[in-house]
Amino acid sequence: MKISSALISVYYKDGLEPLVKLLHQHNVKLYSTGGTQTFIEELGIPVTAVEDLTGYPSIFGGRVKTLHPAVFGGILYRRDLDQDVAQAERHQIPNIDMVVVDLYPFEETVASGASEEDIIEKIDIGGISLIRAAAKNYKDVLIVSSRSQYGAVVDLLTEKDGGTELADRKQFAQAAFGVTSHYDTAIHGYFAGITADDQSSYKQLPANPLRYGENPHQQATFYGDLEAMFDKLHGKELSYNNLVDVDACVNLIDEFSASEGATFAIIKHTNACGIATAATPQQAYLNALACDPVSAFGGVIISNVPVDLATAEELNKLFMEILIAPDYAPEALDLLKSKKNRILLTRKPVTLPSKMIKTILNGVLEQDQDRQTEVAAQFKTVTDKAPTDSELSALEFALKVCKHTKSNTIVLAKEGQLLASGVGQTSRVDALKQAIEKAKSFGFDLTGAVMASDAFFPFPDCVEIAHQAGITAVVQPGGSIRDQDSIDYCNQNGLAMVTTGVRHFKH
Ligand code: 93A
Repeated sequence: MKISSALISVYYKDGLEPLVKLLHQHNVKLYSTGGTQTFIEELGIPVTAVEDLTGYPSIFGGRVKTLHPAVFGGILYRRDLDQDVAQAERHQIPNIDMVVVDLYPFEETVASGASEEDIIEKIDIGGISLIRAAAKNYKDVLIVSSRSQYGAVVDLLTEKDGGTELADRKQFAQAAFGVTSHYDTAIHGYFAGITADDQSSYKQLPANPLRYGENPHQQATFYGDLEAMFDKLHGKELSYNNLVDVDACVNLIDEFSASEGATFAIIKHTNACGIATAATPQQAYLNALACDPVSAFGGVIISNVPVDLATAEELNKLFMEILIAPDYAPEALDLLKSKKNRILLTRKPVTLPSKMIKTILNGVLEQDQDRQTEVAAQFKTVTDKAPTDSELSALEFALKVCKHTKSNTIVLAKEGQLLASGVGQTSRVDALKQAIEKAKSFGFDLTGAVMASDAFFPFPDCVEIAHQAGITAVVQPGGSIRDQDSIDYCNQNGLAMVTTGVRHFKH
């Protein structure tokens, strides 16, 4: 369905410009309310005041501006019902086949400590009715119910040449009812004296419809507030898989403090295919890339330090989906923006939830996030030989990476650089073999490298294979009834082993 007319009434105008311009390019007739109308006019785009449509001024300080049959009729009449079409004609009600609303910021106003009077004024009536009406009539109308959806809708309309399909409109309608129910729940919460912390159900979070889920045939929504977490400086909308990888990136990089050096991590399918800490951002990135330049293609990259021009010049050579950094030097940003689709984000200081949830069978699993990290001072040396200082720091590094890699995993590292990992294997031996083969295929010499294991060694086979590959130090949780077999082998062959007592499975 081609869109021919749209009503736009948004509280926050930022981010609206690309959408308005796109609609104008597609010759969409625009209707708008006071502030939004001014914003659109300032872009030099023609727009009709909603007052001209209704023949009624905005009254009572804006409390009544869109609440009028000409507006709601234009949204709600059934295009396939002769009777409705005839009535619309008789009452001179023009069709409105897209509605864009960003509601009065009720929750934000409550959170700001505003007076009751101000809070009550921020209960949106017209906007929420517009959303409900447009969502109800999704058969004929596209509803964009939050500014967080502007990007997704621009992508959709660009891809479909200014049109939408029924399935798209239904998905936006679903998101719209998510927005209205969240909004009303917040108002109810305010009246009932409930604070935001009590509202633990994820459906209370802002709903962001995604283009699709893990695969194109799966519908998906992100419930959460990405704008609170990141500033998006450039690029297309984040997909479901992007979000999953971004989550993996953020959790991994948070293990590495910038005070200990610049760290770059490259993530593919939630696992690090490269990560390194070095004295400069450029060296950290190059070392991370060297780990597996093949997998890095199309990866999601994160840094714990700002990106300078020298690093950006290297990064720019790689096809990547997303880059996340605390900041970018202006010249670095200009260069990185040269690729249209590349997503560039900066992180905001947000505390992440302490629990994680996962649907399973006919219920939900909830657990604490794995926020425990063992450092060298907590390692217990169980072999005759203790690790050297450089082995100890490599073991610490490897263990951090191991914790964020899919089980079963073995991570091989040397001097602040991941050499290879075996990920998601059904046996630990397979994970180790995969890691050794991979490290060798990219030209690494494993002599003097260290190994981290997410769980204990049930047999001494892993330390045997590791030793034969040149590995000299090992960290593992310990706790197998056959621990001593592995320790004996290490003692006989001059390896150092430390245990942590903490397992880090990641399924
Ligand atoms: O006070 S309202 O509930 N009465 C209305 O009739 C109405 N219609 C749209 N607020 C109403 N809106 C809201 O105005 C929208 O949800 C949006 O947040 C805002 C946009 O106003 P403006 O374009 O004047 O900045």
